[in-house]
Amino acid sequence: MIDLSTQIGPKLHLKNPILTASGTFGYGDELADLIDLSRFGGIVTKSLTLHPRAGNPSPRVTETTAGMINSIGLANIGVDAFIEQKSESLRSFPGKVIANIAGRTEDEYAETLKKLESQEWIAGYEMNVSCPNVREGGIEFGAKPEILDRIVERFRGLTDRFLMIKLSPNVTDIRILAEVCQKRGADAVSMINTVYGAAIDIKTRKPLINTVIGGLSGPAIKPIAVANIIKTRRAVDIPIVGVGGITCGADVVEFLLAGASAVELGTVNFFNLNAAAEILEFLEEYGVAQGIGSIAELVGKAKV
Ligand code: RRO
Repeated sequence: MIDLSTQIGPKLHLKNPILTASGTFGYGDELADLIDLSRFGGIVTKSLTLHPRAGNPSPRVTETTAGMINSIGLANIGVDAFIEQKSESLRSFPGKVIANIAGRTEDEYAETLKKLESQEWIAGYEMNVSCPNVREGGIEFGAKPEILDRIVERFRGLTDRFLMIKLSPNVTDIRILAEVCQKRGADAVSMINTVYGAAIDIKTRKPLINTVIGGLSGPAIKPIAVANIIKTRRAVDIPIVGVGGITCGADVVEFLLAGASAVELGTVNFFNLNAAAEILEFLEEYGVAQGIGSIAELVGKAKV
């Protein structure tokens, strides 16, 4: 039997390499009646901000040939309501809880993180410096190395917990950004956030989402994610958590071989409620068939 547990740097141990991708499971409660979340190694929450946000106007999601485009605009209940309303259920979650944090300003990120530090059940943070859909904040913190350098150094000074930075593919060279994260003491990077995308209704000639351009996710972006992981694996030693278009167990193995130590499932959960269970079953069968004893034996082992 393959041991499905995986270690993401010294600070985060997961019982299996499957996490939820931020924004696709709310705070662990959305879809909870439909999907057995206890199967997941961990939950990554929807991005939390210092104050509640209503997000962008509708339409803010549209389906495309091999995925979907979203422009949610960081809608969330805010960090205080999160702590008040969600801690009881998340505290008893059997996997690890990773809080995803976003902000309009560097101070907002910092204030949100400080509030979450009071919650001992939070295993760590995924810092969202890559949201493609907001005017202030989001990708502006994650696209320029000098800004990322400053902000990651600040986050590191605020917590000893697991600290992961979620990077965008909508940049010139993701490796330089990952190197900055490593230099400033991040425990891991996750990649990729969504890829800029747009779609137009040919009858009305109007864009299919309100902000015109949004973030493309789903199977369409899987090869982009794999390419970014391969590139980054060659550039840094810190672990990579892979995300982008995974739909099945074979995809997960591909991400592990490319260099990811764990993966996040997002869009797939909207069309296959059983995805995580099927993936875990596949990994067990694959482990037996290939004579593999642990997830670590696969990480970064592609012949590239
Ligand atoms: O809320 C969003 O519009 C959003 C976020 Br914060 C993100 O990081 N990535 C994305 O595709 N959408």
